Amino acid sequence: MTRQKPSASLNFFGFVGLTHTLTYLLLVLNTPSTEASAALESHLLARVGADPQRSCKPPDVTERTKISARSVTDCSSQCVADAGCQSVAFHDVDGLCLLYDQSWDEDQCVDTAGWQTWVTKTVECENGGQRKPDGSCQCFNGYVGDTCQRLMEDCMEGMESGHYTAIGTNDQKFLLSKPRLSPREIRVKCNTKGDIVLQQRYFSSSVVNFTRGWQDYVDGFGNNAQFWWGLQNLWYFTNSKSYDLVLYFHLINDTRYHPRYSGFRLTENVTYTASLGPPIVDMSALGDHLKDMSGQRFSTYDNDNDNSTTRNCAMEYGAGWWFNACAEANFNGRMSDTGVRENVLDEMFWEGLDIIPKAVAMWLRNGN
Ligand SMILES: *[C@@H]1O[C@H](CO)[C@@H](O)[C@H](O)[C@H]1NC(C)=O
Ligand SMILES: *[C@@H]1O[C@H](CO)[C@@H](O)[C@H](O)[C@H]1NC(C)=O
Ligand SMILES: *[C@@H]1O[C@H](CO)[C@@H](O)[C@H](O)[C@H]1NC(C)=O
Ligand SMILES: *[C@@H]1O[C@H](CO)[C@@H](O)[C@H](O)[C@H]1NC(C)=O
Ligand SMILES: [Ca+2]
Repeated sequence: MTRQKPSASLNFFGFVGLTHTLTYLLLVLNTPSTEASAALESHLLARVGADPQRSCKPPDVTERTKISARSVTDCSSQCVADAGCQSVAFHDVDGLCLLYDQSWDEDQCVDTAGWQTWVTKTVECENGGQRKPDGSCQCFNGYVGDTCQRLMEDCMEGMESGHYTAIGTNDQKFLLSKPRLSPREIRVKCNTKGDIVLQQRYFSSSVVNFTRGWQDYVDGFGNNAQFWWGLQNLWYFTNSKSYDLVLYFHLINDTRYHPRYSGFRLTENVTYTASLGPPIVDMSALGDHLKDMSGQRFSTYDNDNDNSTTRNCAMEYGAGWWFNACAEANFNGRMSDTGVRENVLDEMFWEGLDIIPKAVAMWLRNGN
C-alpha cells in the first residue's frame, strides 16, 4: 500500500492530473459481518467474490505478520495501517489475523472452514484528490464522488459532499461545476451557504463598469470580486435544476437585505427570457421591485429586446437587464460613493430606498 505525495501544487485552471494511490481491502469470499460492512464503507472498501458463503484461506505461504484481532474489521484496519500489507486472512473463532505482502485472486484461495480472506485493490483519487487517513478521497476544485471522478452539479452538491471547504481561504471560492445540460465545465463562485454567485459588485476605486454590450452579458465579465457570471451559464444551470434568486444589498448605512424570489429560470437561450416567481420573504420593508421582470427578455444597449417600443431601456439605465418598460430597480447600474440617490436612471437603485447600496450580489439558491 503506497501513498504518493502531490508532485505539483494545485492551480485552479490548469491543475495537473495528480494521482494518489488508494488501497482498499476487498472481501474475496465470505459474508462480511455488519461490523465489517461498516469498516468497508469507512475505508471505501468494496467486496468481491462470487460466492459470499465460501470460507477460504490464502495458499500455504508465510504471512508478513501474525496478530490477534477482535474482528475482521480490526484485522482489516491493521492491514490499512501497514504500508506493505496487500491482503489479510481472519479466523473468526480464535481471532487470528494474518497479514500478507501479496494479493490473491479467487482461484488461489483454498477452501478452509472458519477463514475469510480479504485483498487490497489499488484505486486512485482522481483529479488532484488526496487520500485521507480513513482511506477516502479528499477532492478539490469542485470534484466530488468516491474517487473525485466527476464535477459537482452546483455549489450545493459540493457543499453537501464534504469536499467544499477544501480550497480557498476566504468565505467564497471559485470551483468547477458541470450542470446536467452543459457540455463543458463552468467556473462558479460559491458562497458559504452553497449558493452560486451570479453577480457581485461593490464600490471601490477600481469599480467594474457594467455598461456593456450583448456579448459581454452573455459570456460574463469582470474580475473575481466584481463580476457578471454570464447569461449562458445561467441558462445551463437554471434549466438543469430548480433555483431561487436571492438578492443581497448592503446599504451605505450598513443595513442589509436578502430578498428571495422563488423559481428563477431563463426559459430560452436566444434572448434569455426570465421567469421569476413571487418573493418568498416578507418584502414589506423593501417593496417588491422585480415584479415586472418575469417574462421579459434580456436587453443591452446594443440589443434592445425590452417591452417598450419607444425607449431603449438598457441605454437609459446604462445596464443589461430583463427590462420591461423599463424597471423599478437597477442592480447593474452605475455605482457611486456618494451614498445618496441622485434620482437618475443609470445609477444603481432600488425604488423606495433613498440611499444607494455600497455592495450588491445576486445568488442562485437551490429551490424545490
Ligand atoms: C462605461 O462603459 C461605457 C461603454 O463603453 C462608457 O460609455 C462609460 O463612459 C463607461 N463608464 C465609466 C465610468 O468609465
Ligand atoms: C439552446 O437551447 C436549445 C434547446 O432549447 C438547445 O438545443 C441548444 O443546444 C441550446 N444552445 C446553446 C448554445 O445553449
Ligand atoms: C408589455 O407591455 C404591455 C403594455 O405596453 C403589457 O400589456 C404587457 O403585459 C407587457 N408584457 C410583459 C411580458 O410584461
Ligand atoms: C438605512 O437606510 C434605509 C433606507 O433609507 C432605512 O430603511 C434603514 O432604516 C436605515 N438603517 C439604519 C440602521 O439607519
Ligand atoms: Ca425598446
